[in-house]
Amino acid sequence: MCKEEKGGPYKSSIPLLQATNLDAEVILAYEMNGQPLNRDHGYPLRVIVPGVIGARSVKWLSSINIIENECQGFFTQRDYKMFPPTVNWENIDWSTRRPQMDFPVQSVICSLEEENTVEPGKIVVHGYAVSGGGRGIERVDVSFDGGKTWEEAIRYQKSTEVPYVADDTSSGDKWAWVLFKAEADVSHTTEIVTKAVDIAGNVQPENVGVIWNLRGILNTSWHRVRVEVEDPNF
Ligand SMILES: Nc1nc2c(c(=O)[nH]1)N[C@H]1C(S)=C(S)[C@@H](COP(=O)(O)O)O[C@H]1N2
Ligand SMILES: [Mo]
Repeated sequence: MCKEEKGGPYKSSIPLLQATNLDAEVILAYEMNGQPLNRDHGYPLRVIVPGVIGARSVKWLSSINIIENECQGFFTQRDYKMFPPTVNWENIDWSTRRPQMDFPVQSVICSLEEENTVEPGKIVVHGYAVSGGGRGIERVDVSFDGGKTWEEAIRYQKSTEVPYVADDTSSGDKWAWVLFKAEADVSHTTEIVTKAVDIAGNVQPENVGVIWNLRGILNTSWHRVRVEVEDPNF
């Protein structure tokens, strides 16, 4: 729990079994990349619950309690829940749904701007993919023609650009982002698209329409970026 914030203290809970399971790697963090946590990220101390939506990783921590039932705080009970398409702000009953925990498989293109203009030729795309609950990334598909055809991206571990090797001993992709890279020749204006697949075979949904929910959470649909290709004849 964190004490002073608008709307009452920010608090949340996770199952005791998860909090005490070494494999779940739940930590209390006071540093990030060797530096003290900055204020925005929760200085002096925050919880990190890997594989679970950010809302459970309480920042500016003031206390930890072992409680019999799930936390009853606002952000656990009346936010960050996913509702079916029939639910609207008139008929919502927050008690019918459980608080969101694991996040779904997702991927993001990071090397392109929202608007891009390039010359015809080779284009290289970098990004990251991650899935919740400790489910690693099986592969990342990238399309250079708006989702008609796909190629598998090359995966890298950390920023070393060492190609990823799938083996039983590598647990590096269990909680962390998997970095990926793909390249192709583009000759005309197109949309570049990514979708990731996790080790359970879960795939990102094609568009937000099919996962629409009142609170607007977990929009993990395919990431699309439009690329304008200049006509060399002008
Ligand atoms: N005390 C406190 N902790 C909090 C929050 C908050 O509002 N107050 N927001 C949560 C939510 S919803 C998210 S997504 C993450 C964001 O963490 P970041 O700012 O380090 O990315 O913090 C979580 N921890
Ligand atoms: Mo959040």
